[in-house]
This record gives sequence, C-alpha cells and structure tokens, in this order.
Amino acid sequence: MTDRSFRFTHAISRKPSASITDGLRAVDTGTPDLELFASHHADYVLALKETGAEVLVLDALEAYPDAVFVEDTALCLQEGAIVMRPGAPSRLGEAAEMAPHLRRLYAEVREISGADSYIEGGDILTTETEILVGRSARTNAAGIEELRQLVADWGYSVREVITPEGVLHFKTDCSLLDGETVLATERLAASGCFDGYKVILTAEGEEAAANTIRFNDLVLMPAGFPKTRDRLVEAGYNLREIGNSEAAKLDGGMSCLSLRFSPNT
Ligand code: CIR
Repeated sequence: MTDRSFRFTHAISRKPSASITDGLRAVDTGTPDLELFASHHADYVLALKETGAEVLVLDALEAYPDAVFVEDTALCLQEGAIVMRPGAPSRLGEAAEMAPHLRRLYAEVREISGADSYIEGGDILTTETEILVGRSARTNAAGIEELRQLVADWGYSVREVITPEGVLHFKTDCSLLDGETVLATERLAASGCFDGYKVILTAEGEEAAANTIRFNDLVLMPAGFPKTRDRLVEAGYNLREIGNSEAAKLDGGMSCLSLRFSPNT
C-alpha cells in the first residue's frame, strides 16, 4: 500500500480577512472574530510545518469573505492540479486567484471549465485507490463528470457518492486517516459509501469532529470533541487539537483551511 493520500511535501493556506464576517453560513451562530480566527489559523499552519512540509501562506483576500477556505478552489494530485468551479456564486472568483500559485508549483494545471459544471474541493476525498466525490448543493453531476475526464489519463478513478442532505460538503462528514481508514459520521457511513474501508465513527453529538485531516504523521482535529478524540488516540493516531470555533461559525473545519500535496515536478 502506498501512502500518497496522506504524505505531503507542500500545503497552501490563506490568512483570514476582516471580511470573514460576511462569510457564507447555513445557520447564523454568531459573528466570527478575526483575531481569534487568525490565532487558530496560525496554530494550524504551525502544525502543518512541524511535520516538515513547506507551507505557503497567502495574504488575506478582502474581496472574498470565504477565501480562507482554500480547499474548495482546487484538487491537488501528484501529477497535477485541477482548478475547481465553486458552486457558490460568491466563491467562483477564488479559484482564479489560486490558479497562478498552483502553476508555480506544478508543471500541469487543468481547469474545470464547463459553464454548467460546479464542483468544490470540500466534496472530494482522495484515498489510495480512488477519488470519491459527493454530489451536494455545491457540486453537480456535470462537475463530477468533467473531473472524471480530467484525471483519467493520470490513472485515477472517480466515484460519485452523495453528500447527506443538509450537509455542506462530503468532507464535512468524513476524513481520511490512513491508506485504509476513514473517520466518518454515522449518517454518512450508513450510506454504504465506505464499504471496503475501515471506518471509525465520530461519537454521538460530535459530528463536527468528522472534518479532520491526516497530514504526514499528524491528525489535526477541531478542539472540543473529547469522545471522538479518545477513539482516535486509542486507534494509535498522533493527534493535534486545533481551535476551530470561528471557522465553525462559517461551516469550516480542518480540511477547508489548506490544499495539501506533493507535486511530481
Ligand atoms: C462556504 O459556505 O463555502 C464556507 N463558508 C465554508 C467552506 C468550507 N469548506 C470546506 O468544507 N471545504
């Protein structure tokens, strides 16, 4: 078994901007505080760097309140990167802002370009054997089909799955923990999309812990979910809890805050 789905040499992240107060959210649970968000973000970046990766931290983008959630702008594979077409109209321009940075790091950058194609990185889980893409309010069949065609010659197979109703992104409810194991909410695992994988479930009432990331030897998880944390520690993962209270007000978690990759070139 290879480990390219969780061993990375690089990450890209972007500082939160003062405009996060206008960020998209399904339910208003309060206004995010920039100072606290920035401090959580700094802890996050430090943890990524600690694993030995090179982390590019981009400047805040005031024009795009959700631009701190860089994951949605691209899918980064070893062979190249694919620039997404976010389904949220206010976020479409973020992908174009990311493209030049990817072009500096990758020899090949492709783009989702169909006028009817929508797809966001938060709906994509890359494992050792396949790319799972959840259809959601942000990601449609045309977007998934275009992705399938764009990665076929790199040898990837794309499997369409369903993001649960009312859940923002597929990865809001799951994360990869290693080459064969995922962390998932019960409601998502019940759909059967992880048959063939080992599944660790989030504890009841701790569904928001599902959006963690495995990054080299660390698992970064949002702070405040002790039962799920204990399950992961017991399973032998090297955990780091990161404050996520402000990103959570905008439906964001650990995966949203970075693009993680090891370019071949
Ligand atoms: C949005 O609604 O687009 C942002 N407020 C949150 C994006 C979170 N991104 C992610 O899960 N990959």
